[in-house]
Amino acid sequence: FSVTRKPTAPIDGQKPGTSGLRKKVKVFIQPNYLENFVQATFNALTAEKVRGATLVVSGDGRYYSKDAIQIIIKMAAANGVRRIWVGQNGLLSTPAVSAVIRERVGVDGSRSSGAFILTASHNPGGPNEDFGIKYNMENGGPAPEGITDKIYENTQSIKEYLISEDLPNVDISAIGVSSFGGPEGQFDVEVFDSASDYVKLMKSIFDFESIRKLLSSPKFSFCYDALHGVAGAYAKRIFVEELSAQESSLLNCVPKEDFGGGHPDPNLTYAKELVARMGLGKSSSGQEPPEFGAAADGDADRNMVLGKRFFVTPSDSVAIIAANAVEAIPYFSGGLKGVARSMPTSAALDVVAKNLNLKFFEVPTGWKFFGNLMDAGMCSVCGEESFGTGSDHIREKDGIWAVLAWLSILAYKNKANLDSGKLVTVEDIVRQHWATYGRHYYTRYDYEVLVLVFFIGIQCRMIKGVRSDVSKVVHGDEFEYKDPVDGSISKHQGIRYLFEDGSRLVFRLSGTGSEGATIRLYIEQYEKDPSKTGRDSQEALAPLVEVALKLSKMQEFTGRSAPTVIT
Ligand code: VG1
Ligand code: CO
Repeated sequence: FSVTRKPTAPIDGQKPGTSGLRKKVKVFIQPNYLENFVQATFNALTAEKVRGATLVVSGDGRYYSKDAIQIIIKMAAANGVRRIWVGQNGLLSTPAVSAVIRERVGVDGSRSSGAFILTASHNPGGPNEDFGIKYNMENGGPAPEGITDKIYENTQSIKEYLISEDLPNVDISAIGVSSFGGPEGQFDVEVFDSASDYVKLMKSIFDFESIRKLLSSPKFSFCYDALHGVAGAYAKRIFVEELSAQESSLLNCVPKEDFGGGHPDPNLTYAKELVARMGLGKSSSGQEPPEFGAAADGDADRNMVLGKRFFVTPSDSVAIIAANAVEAIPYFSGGLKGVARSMPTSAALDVVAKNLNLKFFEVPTGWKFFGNLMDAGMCSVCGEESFGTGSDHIREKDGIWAVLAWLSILAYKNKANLDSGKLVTVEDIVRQHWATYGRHYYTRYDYEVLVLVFFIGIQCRMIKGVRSDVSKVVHGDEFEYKDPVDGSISKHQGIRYLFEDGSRLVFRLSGTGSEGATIRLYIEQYEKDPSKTGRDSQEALAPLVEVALKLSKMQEFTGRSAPTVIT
């Protein structure tokens, strides 16, 4: 094949957000749009690092992925990349990409040093919906701000991109290696099984035998909803083939380009089918719900965990996993190096860290900040309120890992109960946790696709006396993070109000939307008294919600009387 230098010009708005560049498909398919971003990334990495490299290209399989993969292969060849690895049919979950970068050895003994991940995560897919691309580094984690800033800078001055137009399209549906000859020698595309490396890693972390016993016990029942996302490519292999779950326990586990027309977002609003099966929604089927249910987002890095008629908040989930990891999960049997959460995530994890005397870190929103802590050996388990949980086995959050962690805890707590005795349920585990550590009531309000610029001042004084049943504000600030490993500073990470009783209000702008602005309002209230930890969460939080809405003049500024989504 030959190399063509195509002239191009900068296109506005190619700034990567919290997790890569996400836009409508209509935007991505404009001439040169994808090409500019990919060349800007190669240039940011530097030609020296790109030449001779082995890179992974795959994603959640959403609409436009297959075309994008062929374009990236042709551009990689032209930029002197030696090998491209593609998961079969272009499918790899975000956590699997991270695992592949860190663990996989190619058929010729090669190892990869980075990846283009094609996903817009939990955003809908299809010709009128979203597409996205992000770059992950050699540690398996998202590119740090230094690189994403450089990529953006490059998109603003780009003049040409390199592409091998005469390289034929590669058949990504068949496993195997295709070799081509270019001006700089051989170029290979290796298509490999999407699940094998990830399954192998999971088997090295968890005790599959004890989970299999739990899943095959007549006392236990299980349900997993991939919401038509890429998790489906892993669910059958892991839950059915390895762990003996019944095939009927898998919902929506065939990956689809448009996620069946839905939002592949694992929360109580969008995972409707699962929520009904678990006896939680209004549309409960009348049948006895399973003991355990879980869902994933489009790229399978998020998870929602449910018990029978019971919702586990993600902030509680990471705290409970941290509290039980050492006993229940072989990978952690040597102890936890530390734990971390993102700033808006509730302080449930803080209480566990304090009680167990663990190192604790509070980082800005987005997974890239956890990576540095993990690379430095300072953090084992971490999580976000936005249905993201994970550990230092990779450098992304990991939806199936979180499910296996919960199944491990259930298996451990029920070791003696499966043959005789009463099953310890998800709800039992959570209520027991609250009784020991106290409960953090928590909710998040999202106001999506706003057209106006929103401003909240630090007006601590205003809150006093708004309601007598809400405690006093003791501190208000804009969260700023200094990375303890490399000293880098991230500013403007959200406005916080901290109350005397440990309650918090946080306001921040989303960095993952594809149009307009989204405000997120996070509301949290701590209750230590074990007799008061069993209340309905929206009811318990009502006074604080009222204060938050008044304080921020939310309705006045946004023109919205209610949020788009509550989680
Ligand atoms: C959201 C979540 C954040 C998460 C990010 C990426 O970001 O709030 O916690 O890390 O999505 O998740 P933002 O900036 O919109 O609040 V994913 O599954 O979209 O990669
Ligand atoms: Co995701």
